[in-house]
Amino acid sequence: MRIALIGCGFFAQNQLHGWQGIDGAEVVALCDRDADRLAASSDAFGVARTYADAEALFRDGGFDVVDIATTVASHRPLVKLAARHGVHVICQKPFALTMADARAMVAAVEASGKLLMVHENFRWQSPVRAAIDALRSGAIGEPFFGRVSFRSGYDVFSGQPYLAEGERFIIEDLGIHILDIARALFGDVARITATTRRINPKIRGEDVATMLLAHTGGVTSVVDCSYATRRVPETFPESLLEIDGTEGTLRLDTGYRLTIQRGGQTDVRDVSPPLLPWASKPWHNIQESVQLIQQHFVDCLREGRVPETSGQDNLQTFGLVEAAYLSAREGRTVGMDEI
Ligand code: NAD
Ligand code: 89V
Repeated sequence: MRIALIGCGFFAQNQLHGWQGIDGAEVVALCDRDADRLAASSDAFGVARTYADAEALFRDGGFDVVDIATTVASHRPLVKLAARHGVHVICQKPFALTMADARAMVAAVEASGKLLMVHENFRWQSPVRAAIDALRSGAIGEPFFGRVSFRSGYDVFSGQPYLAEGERFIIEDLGIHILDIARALFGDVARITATTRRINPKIRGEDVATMLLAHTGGVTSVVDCSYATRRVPETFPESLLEIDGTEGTLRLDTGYRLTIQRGGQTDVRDVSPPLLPWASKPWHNIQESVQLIQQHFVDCLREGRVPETSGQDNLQTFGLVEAAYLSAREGRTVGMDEI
């Protein structure tokens, strides 16, 4: 499987390492309009074919998959270019700038007959996956309440300065992952109510969001996110879970501790992610999930399956982001049929 990667920035380094760990996958070309970043990745990962311009990359071809690791503004043109050239596509989150863009991108790749996956990796973090697997196997019966929580004071702006500049911040960048975990656990959503705050005066967008979700299957969940929470221990980048079911409870607590209680029994497991040789703490949890979602994509291509976070699937997660902003702006509950 020959891969071309577009966007050799901060996060793409994880994707490049991830591809090196996957049997039968090889990154054969790199593209970035920033010459220094392009050269640095080319040297570090030994990829000789490099392009400053995506049109030229596609014109030359010679790859089966394009991995788009640029920031959101370029996603629509790059996905459409990929569809025109008939290659499979992986695109970073947030998938698009608007719902209309997201739908157009999904339609374009569908028309090309190729596979489209959004790189929505948080549901692939091994601690989160352990909870998803337990829930899906009925470990606590039917869930009726859930809380998916991400609260941190970690300085994300040092590695990703653009996060301080956008009108939208935490829901679009981080909340999108946490909403996707809620969907992976409890299914699609009928209605959402959200509030937002900006606590850090140095940034433009909101850094706190609290969302109440009514899932179509009957679960009520709370999705809460903050980058303004100063506490010890700092839990970045852990997503914490509290789930109540008809037969028991599941908790994913600080330090990657999974506790399942049922029928008077308590089962406590350490579900810490491994530290891959190229990874570093505290990012190792996210870094492992990059390789796991890439492996999932490769498995799906080989076995003719649709990835969990296909473009079509991600319309629901992206729709929740749009609905949350609308709810916070208008101070009301928003039905997903409005989006
Ligand atoms: P970045 O700014 O560090 O890197 C983006 C790179 O893309 C830059 O080098 C830029 O020159 C290049 N680029 C932009 N448009 C281009 C175009 N049209 N053609 C060629 N090159 C182009 O950004 P980043 O922090 O690496 O984030 C990239 C994406 O990854 C964002 O969408 C971000 O939300 C996402 N991200 C995801 C995770 C995750 O866990 N899934 C974590 C961090 C960032
Ligand atoms: O996953 C992300 O999109 C990152 C971070 C975890 C830092 O919010 O931007």
